[in-house]
Amino acid sequence: MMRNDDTPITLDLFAGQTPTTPGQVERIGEQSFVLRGFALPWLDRLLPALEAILQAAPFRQMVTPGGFTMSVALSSCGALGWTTDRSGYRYSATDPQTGHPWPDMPAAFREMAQAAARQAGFEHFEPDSCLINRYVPGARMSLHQDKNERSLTAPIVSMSLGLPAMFQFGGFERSDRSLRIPLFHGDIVVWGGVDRLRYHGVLPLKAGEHPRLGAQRINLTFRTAG
Ligand code: MD3
Ligand code: FE
Repeated sequence: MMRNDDTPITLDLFAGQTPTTPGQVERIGEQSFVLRGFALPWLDRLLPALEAILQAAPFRQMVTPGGFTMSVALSSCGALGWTTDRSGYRYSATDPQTGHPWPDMPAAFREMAQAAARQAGFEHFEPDSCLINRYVPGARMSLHQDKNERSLTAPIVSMSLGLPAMFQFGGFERSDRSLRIPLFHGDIVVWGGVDRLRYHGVLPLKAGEHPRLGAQRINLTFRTAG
């Protein structure tokens, strides 16, 4: 069906919900897996802990070394937090906005990330950093590699909350074609091994209202940074 301006009409029956079965595992790379709905049973523990972290270390938009303000707002918890400013990208033990250590990583965060890593085949995952990204409609993350972590042998575990997003999963060069993978509230993705240095990004967030999180997407990434 088309509108009279020739744009297709799609019935967005699943907006803001997971159209996939919780418990479903999708392999998106040699050592990368989407665990659909994996975080849902943990949310009653995770969300209050997340609110407390954001009280102590509120979201803020950071500037890249090139001088651009990121559309995604960031915070962190754990021993190390990822930051950027005009002088570069790095992990820091303190929040540059307050000079204080980042809030501790709650036990529920670590336990959930370890359980997800284990399910994807990575035992003994010990995250010391959790980067918290907030996307409002229009916010995006352009294709990049994550290589500020000291060890590249540990996986990265990510948790999506709130509005759905289209994740781009590319190759080892920026120009390689990328897969598009929709991520929904409660989905976990685990990346490791040979996939750890693949380019990836997030397309501009579409407007919407999530019943629990409102008009935003929050993504947490658990990393072994130090
Ligand atoms: C794939 N965040 O914070 S999560 C980031 O949804 C970041 O906020 C995106 O990319 C987000 O750096 C994507 C996942 C992610 C993290 C690290 C990866 C995907 C990855 C490392 C290698 C390959
Ligand atoms: Fe990344």
